[in-house]
Amino acid sequence: MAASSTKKWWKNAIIYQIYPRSFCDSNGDGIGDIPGIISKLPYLKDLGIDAIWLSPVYSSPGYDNGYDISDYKNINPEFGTMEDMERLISRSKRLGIKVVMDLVINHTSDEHEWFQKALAGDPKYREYYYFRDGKGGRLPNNWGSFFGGRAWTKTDNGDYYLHLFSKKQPDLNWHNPDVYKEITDIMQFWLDKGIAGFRCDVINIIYKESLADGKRHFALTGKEHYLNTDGCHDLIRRFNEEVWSKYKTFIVGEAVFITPDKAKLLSDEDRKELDAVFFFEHMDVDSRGIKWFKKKYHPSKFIKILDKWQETLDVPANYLENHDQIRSVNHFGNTGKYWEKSAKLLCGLNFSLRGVPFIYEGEELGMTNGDFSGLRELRDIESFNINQSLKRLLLVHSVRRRIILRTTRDNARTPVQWDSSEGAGFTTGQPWLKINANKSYINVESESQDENSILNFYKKMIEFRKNSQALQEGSYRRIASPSDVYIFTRESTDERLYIYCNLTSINRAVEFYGDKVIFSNYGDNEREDFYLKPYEYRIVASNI
Ligand code: ISL
Ligand code: CA
Repeated sequence: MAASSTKKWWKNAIIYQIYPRSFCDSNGDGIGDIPGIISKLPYLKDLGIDAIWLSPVYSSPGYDNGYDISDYKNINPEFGTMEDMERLISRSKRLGIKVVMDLVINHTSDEHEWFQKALAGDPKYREYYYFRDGKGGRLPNNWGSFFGGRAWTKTDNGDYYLHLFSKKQPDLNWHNPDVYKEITDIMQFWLDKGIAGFRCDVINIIYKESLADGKRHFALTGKEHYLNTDGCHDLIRRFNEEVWSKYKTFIVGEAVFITPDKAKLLSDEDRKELDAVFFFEHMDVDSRGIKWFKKKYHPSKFIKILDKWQETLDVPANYLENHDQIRSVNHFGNTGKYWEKSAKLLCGLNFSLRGVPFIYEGEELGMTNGDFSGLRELRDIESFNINQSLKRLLLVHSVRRRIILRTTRDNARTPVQWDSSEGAGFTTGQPWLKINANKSYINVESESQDENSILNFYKKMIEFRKNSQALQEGSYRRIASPSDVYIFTRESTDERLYIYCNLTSINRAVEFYGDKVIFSNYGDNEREDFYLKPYEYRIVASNI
């Protein structure tokens, strides 16, 4: 049918994020790699996903684990070779799995040839970045860095360069047409190799409107000069028109500090910019403006936020975890008595919402935060920088330790647990980051053998979604309920589903609609018909 052949491939896709460093190590050096990913393609196929999003595998000195790129057209030798990458693309293709690459274009590594030439004084390359003189002994402006501290670092020549992330990540100057040419050329290079799209890192901050001082802000002074600027929209529109639209791409942008209205501008179909946007409001439900300062998590707020985004966006990019966030069972579920039930509930919720669902490696096992015993065990540059900032605030070690361990990005970066052996089947060597002790029971091998495991629940849920027009394409409507229970319908032409999510650890009386329970995370005999059990998830079908 004409309609289905012109339909965009990603509209019904389920996407699996791989953080290559932590996924699977093929050669015993303790670092995950591309041959390791290739060896697990059958596993991913069996899970039922349609595409993988690969966190960066480009050449990089690795200060931000690849989000600091030193050569966009080469592969980091820690991860393998270009031949390995090409093999990953072709093997995936044979299995019907698309490959979406991460693209980091707000900044490069300071070890990128462009920056090195700029430092050496080459006038052409100095214009690729932002070099400015200090103002009477002070920094060029008062902007802050996302990783804590200031956004400027002094060079040996006495001037400064801008970096919104670490000092190893100088920001590119998107006012320069040469930068546009270089980066679009890189996009083409990869699309010609057969990849299916990009996840664009911090895309809504790439274009700086001015370098003037910002309004003082406790988290990020300066952001009004670079968040969602008109120049950014122009750039994205041109990427789309001149590059992406020539291929059958899926482009999802990571957009920081984004509101639903601004996200609409970036992703509404008729504006021809991005296909989808990652937002953060639900991730920040328990933070006081900065993620390091936490407040109590309230499921009712979480539900309210999800509902708002469901109502606003054409295609929400739904996710509960990624490589920058703590594990979802720790965040929104329960790691004690209800670990298994809550992991299954979160799975059900993520796959029941309208939009494109993303899962992050290990989420399908119910993996938990890292069990680090101290700051020494951490590897993340952000955690180091924040530790320095907290020191400047004169916080004592025990307080810094508590704050950082519960929030560090390394919580999600511990190696994937494939089996219960010493290296968890991830490596035969010394892993780059500590493996969780709960690998003894949270692992692919044992969960594959247990029919009622979280992993098998994911498989069933993915299968269910794939066969449900209502879940894939249906409309969404929230139904009145106690505020910490999420009830909504998904409805297509001949199917209406009622989705029930009890996000609390107690029984919840609710009103039941529909005719027949067709899916649930509680077994048939355990289910009650008068209330929802702790973390219960169920789908009820109704004839229309
Ligand atoms: O985790 C965060 C900081 O506490 C986020 O604000 C994060 O820095 C932001 O989402 C941008 O993340 C992306 O760009 C960073 C990189 O370190 C992250 O891994 C990436 O997802 C810089 O490239
Ligand atoms: Ca390796």
